[in-house]
Amino acid sequence: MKKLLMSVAVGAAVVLAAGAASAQTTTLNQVKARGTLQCGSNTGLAGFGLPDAQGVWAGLDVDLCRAMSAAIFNDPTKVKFVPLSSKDRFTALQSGEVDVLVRNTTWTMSRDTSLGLEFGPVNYYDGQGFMVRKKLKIASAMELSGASVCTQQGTTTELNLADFFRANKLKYEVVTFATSDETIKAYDAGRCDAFTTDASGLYSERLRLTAPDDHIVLPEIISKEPLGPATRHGDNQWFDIVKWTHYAMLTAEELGVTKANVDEMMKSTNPDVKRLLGTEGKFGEAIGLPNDWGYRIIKHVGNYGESFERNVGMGSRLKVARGVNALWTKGGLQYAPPIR
Ligand SMILES: N[C@@H](CCC(=O)N[C@@H](CS)C(=O)NCC(=O)O)C(=O)O
Repeated sequence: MKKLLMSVAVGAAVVLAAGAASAQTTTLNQVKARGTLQCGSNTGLAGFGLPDAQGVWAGLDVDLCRAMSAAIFNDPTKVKFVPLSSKDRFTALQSGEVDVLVRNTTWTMSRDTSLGLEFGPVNYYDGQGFMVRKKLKIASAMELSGASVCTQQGTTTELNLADFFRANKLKYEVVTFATSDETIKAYDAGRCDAFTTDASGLYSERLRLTAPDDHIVLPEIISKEPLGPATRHGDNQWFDIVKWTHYAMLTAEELGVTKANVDEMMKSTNPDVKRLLGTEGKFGEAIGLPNDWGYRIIKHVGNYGESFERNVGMGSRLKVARGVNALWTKGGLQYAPPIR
């Protein structure tokens, strides 16, 4: 009996110790202790994640990390952006080199279930497309039989490409490269008839071609590419922070709370606005943050619609329409669960 009691006590002690250790080593605690958020980013994709001439990062994905930084530190600049190629991005997240991966990454079942990762809400609904030279006089991807197609390794692109050509009984030759620079340069130099990636990537990479107007994006979208942030398994609080940062930006857009009017909105009597901005309730506390976490996000970064327009929408060089990325109230797919 005595022996049994002992082992129960030892077991409890082990459980306690493990609990205490994990409380100290949560991602949030590590980020706070370090004073910066390490955000896994694209090596450079205009509109999504790209440093300017002064080295200041901007983009839709970048804004999600800035919003997390604003929520945690009340400062959107406490982020170290770690540029990651398509191939290296998951290892960097798994090994702890980055706290979160926000880099036009498609949420697929195999990635979700075999890499020890958790995918957060989709911050850009996308699909794979093709770009070709106008002079080829091709109007549809169905006319690509026999074409050579440039694409980047370590992406979802190759399988979609194979599926599309096989399903339509078309022949093709794939030419792959390790980096986006090599891929787009090879296409620009005429090594391939077509370039394929997410439609967002096509619009963005087209800007880097010698003569962007000599190329067209074909109308077919051959896959679903839900792009969103990813975190490591095992830290549910951190995952909650990632999720609710995006949801706060969506909720703000839905409620008409903007970077410009957020101070005024602090006086709002609308309960939804009050809970978002923290003038009512303890929703920050629930995710380990101050209760004005939502206010901080909107004050420093703005709502989702503002970020979209500034980075990839009509206020940007990409000029992407909101389309399926509009709020659910406007016929799109962007929908945040309620803050209550
Ligand atoms: N969404 C796809 C493709 C993402 C991707 O890596 N696209 C390339 C081509 S646009 C890219 O961003 N490359 C930039 C880089 O490697 O830094 C995926 O998750 O596999």
